[in-house]
Amino acid sequence: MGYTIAQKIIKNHLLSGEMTVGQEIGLKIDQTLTQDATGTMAYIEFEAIGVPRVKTEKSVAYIDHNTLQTGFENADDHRFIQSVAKKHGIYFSRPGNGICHQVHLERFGKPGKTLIGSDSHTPTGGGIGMLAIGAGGLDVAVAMGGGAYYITMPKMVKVNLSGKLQPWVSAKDIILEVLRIMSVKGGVGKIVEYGGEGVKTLTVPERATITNMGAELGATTSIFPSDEITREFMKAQGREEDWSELSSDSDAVYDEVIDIDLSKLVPMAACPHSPDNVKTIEEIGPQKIDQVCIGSCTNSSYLDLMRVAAILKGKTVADNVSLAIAPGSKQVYNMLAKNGALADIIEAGARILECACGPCIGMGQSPNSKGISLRTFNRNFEGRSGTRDGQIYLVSPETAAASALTGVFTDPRTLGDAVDIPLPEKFDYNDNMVIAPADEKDMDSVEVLRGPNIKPYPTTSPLSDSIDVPCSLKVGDNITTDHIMPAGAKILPLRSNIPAISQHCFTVCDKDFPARAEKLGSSIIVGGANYGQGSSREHAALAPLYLGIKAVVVKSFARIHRANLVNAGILPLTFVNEADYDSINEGDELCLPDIRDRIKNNREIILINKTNGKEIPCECELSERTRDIILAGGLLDYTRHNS
Ligand code: MIC
Ligand code: SF4
Repeated sequence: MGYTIAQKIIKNHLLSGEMTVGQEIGLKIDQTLTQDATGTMAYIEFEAIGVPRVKTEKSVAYIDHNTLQTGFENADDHRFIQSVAKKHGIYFSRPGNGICHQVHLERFGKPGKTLIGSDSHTPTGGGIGMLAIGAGGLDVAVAMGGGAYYITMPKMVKVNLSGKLQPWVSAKDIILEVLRIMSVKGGVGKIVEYGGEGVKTLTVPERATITNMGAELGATTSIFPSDEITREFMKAQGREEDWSELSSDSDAVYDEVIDIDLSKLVPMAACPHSPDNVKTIEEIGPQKIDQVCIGSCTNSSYLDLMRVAAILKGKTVADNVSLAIAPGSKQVYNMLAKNGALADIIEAGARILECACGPCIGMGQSPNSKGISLRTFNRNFEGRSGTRDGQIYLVSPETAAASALTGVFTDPRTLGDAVDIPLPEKFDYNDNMVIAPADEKDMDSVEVLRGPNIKPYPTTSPLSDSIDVPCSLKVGDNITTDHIMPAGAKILPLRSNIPAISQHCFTVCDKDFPARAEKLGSSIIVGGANYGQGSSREHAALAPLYLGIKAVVVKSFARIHRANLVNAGILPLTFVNEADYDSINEGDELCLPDIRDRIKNNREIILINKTNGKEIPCECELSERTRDIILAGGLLDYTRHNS
């Protein structure tokens, strides 16, 4: 039996376990990336592990999220990351160089290699045939120290692309179609591979848009083959020697196959407030809009922005629209500046932002009250834009630019002849904004610079014999990590200060939660299906840890968040019978008797609701390793004891 693309990479990097679906496997990690919003914590954790130099082939620290410096905090974090990177062997991509995923794809990614990143959109690297996976900061810290990265061996899904996109239909419309078919939980426990004749019609930046937003499926990752198109892209980046061919075997077996005829797709949008709430632009109709934002790691490549510039050229943004554009990288920005496309964009009235995540993470450009905002981004969770009642629609750059000019939802196919932007033969690459680390022999002379807002990792304790605590919060289905630990310009500067950031935990759902949890001392959270979808931020586990959360009991978990809970030493429990969700209310007194022994000896777990006397069977799927992590009180303690 042959192998799929992902299975081939897994096989080459397998350190432990067997490649059987559902089994835990340990992978050797070749490259890591961090960004600043998760990076400070990841490097604090790396320091705590105590390995002097990174053991990966390449580790890069990017500054792209917390770039709005309204106080000293973000700048202090940037300085900390720069100094810690220099000391421990990590490349540092300076603020202004671009969004981590865009830059990593352009400059560092390699087909066939493994990459983990402390950001859920790390699968962007799948656009060039990397096995690129989003992870918690602590997992990245462990991998930098040479440790394996563990995942559950996923199922393989093949998305079979045939035909060719019609003019003005975009790669974004392909991933929106996949989301429409699979939903935000359809990818959990799966790797999505793209194949079929249609693949040959897609450039690397288009493939990267698709693998990037595959994160919204809940998938472990998404991947394209590495072919001649990949080679051309890497050659144009001056990195042809980094290219290698990679494809699935003809007799590879997939657990699921989805067929998409590219020629049948039309421009679409993900409507508020979920990336899988997909409708065609035609169905939405010519509704008035207030804002358009173009950028983010999904759609801010050179090709994307050149198409946008061509649409805007010689026209003016509609009176009722504010158009903001953030190029994905310095390379893209520079090329647009040199070839005049930037002038076309400026002339049309766009507000140009620095190359960074910006509005995607709520760092500025929040829309007006009830404002309808069309964004080329990948997430439209409620409140994420910074405006509680903002109505965010996720669209392609072509739909965004066309709508910015008319002031209403506009199908770009009404624009007439398509613009044909070829991939440049040579990108304007230059790594002058990437600082190499100090030589190992000089590392002792590098001082790590810490600001006053940088606080240590919260205290942990081994799993207690029994847990006897109240339920401090009950929430519904599809809770995102943006609900658990909101971002935005006000809260992001607290990413390196867990006590302070905890005061914002779950406030989107219940503003009194942090005070209540602290008052209770220890408690349990109850949730519905797909709990913790979205971002990889381990703060969504560390803040609950700080607030005394001992266990989270839900119908089902999203992958990265579940791993982050285990890493933080919080018990991730699922109901054996989903209907039992209804038999717990907030404030109920709950008990997990003999929980330590039950976890240790793999015995049945019973949650007793002392308020109504109900005995609720729960499950906690753990491998031998994750069981020991939970018993030890989290991955940091476990790693300290085992290395
Ligand atoms: C996001 O898109 O939500 C983020 C901000 O990039 C996060 C990481 C974070 O919260 O720092 C992600 O996707 O992992
Ligand atoms: Fe940045 Fe947005 Fe991409 Fe997250 S999704 S890495 S916030 S651009």
